[in-house]
Amino acid sequence: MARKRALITGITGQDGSYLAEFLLDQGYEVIGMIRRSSTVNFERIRHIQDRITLTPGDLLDEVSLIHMLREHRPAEVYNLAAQSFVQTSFSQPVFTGEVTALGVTRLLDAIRIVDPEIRFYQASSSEMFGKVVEVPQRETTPFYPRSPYGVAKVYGHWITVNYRESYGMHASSGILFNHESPRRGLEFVTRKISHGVARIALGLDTELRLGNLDAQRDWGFAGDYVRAMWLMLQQDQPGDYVVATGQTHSVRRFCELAFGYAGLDYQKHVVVDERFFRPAEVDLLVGDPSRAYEQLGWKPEVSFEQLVEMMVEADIRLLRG
Ligand code: NDP
Ligand code: GDR
Repeated sequence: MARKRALITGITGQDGSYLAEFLLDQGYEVIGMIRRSSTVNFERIRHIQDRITLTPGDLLDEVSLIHMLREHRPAEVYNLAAQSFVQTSFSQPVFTGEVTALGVTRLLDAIRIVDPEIRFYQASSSEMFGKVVEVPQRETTPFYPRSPYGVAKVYGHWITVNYRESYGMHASSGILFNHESPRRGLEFVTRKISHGVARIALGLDTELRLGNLDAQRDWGFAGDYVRAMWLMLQQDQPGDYVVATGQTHSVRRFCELAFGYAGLDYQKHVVVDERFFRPAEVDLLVGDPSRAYEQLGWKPEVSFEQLVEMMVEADIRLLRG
């Protein structure tokens, strides 16, 4: 029997690498879309590079997406590509909209043109909830985004719903809360902290400069969350699902635990720096994953404490190595 073929945009990112591993384990043939850059950026997929096929394409260029789909004919498409850093979305709001919002339409429309039977996953985000309207946040909570990134993701979410309703496409949207791992980009707060702790523990640095320590996030492990993406596309009906742990912690608490694992006191090393504050902040995110639990049979396996420890250990190993 022919292997099922899946195409991942954003395969060089954190989630793309975990999803590719997961799909390979499920027996899929995995195609990864990569955009042109002057230097290759395959750090996260190097270990599986001989088991996947990479193909050129860019969410800014619909023609490239049509060619790619015609060539590879995937059964499932996971759209993980985005300008995903909230802080950058304030300094590059138009670019963020082009990639993170309109990019979704380009891909959905390419699918509609080439083969509307392709199943589609959109990487939506808890940043769509933004300002606290309801706690915990669930699928029915109204959106109130607080950054150009959040606004772009709301567009991506609704255009996915619209293609589902207009053309009967199997298009699902996963509203994922923050998920982290040792493969997280260094600019995101969890990895910035784990990497900073490792540098301080090894005597390479003495301080770590951060912004708002009081922001609260529902942090899970990326390896757990990619399973939920796949489960959504295996359902008979497409839909929207919140994927979260249901627990929230402050950035300060993350610091306390991460420094603690290395035998350090965060209060002696963390310096609050205005540069890392945002023009508008998302103060509190905590998701209600009941629908994903009940309908997808999904549950996270890695706890918050295990996640923090995993990230600190990995960065200490990395810097020692
Ligand atoms: P990353 O920032 O690690 O990865 C983003 C990926 O998008 C990279 O592979 C990047 O390629 C690619 N990309 C960016 N612009 C384009 C473009 N114009 N055309 C093609 N590819 C492009 O993100 P994550 O893995 O953390 O997140 C995956 C998705 O999930 C994103 O859409 C993000 O917004 C969303 N999300 C993430 C959450 C999280 O907590 N991690 C939570 C909720 C949603 P390159 O390597 O070339 O830069
Ligand atoms: P977020 O993640 O904005 O939630 O978006 P990030 O880790 O950047 O920020 C989390 C919270 O920490 C506060 N913070 C800092 N953040 C960064 N990056 N650097 C700092 O120095 C710092 N100090 C405090 C922030 O203000 C914020 O409140 C992530 C991304 O992966 C999105 O793509 C995704 O959609 C959402 O998670 C869910």
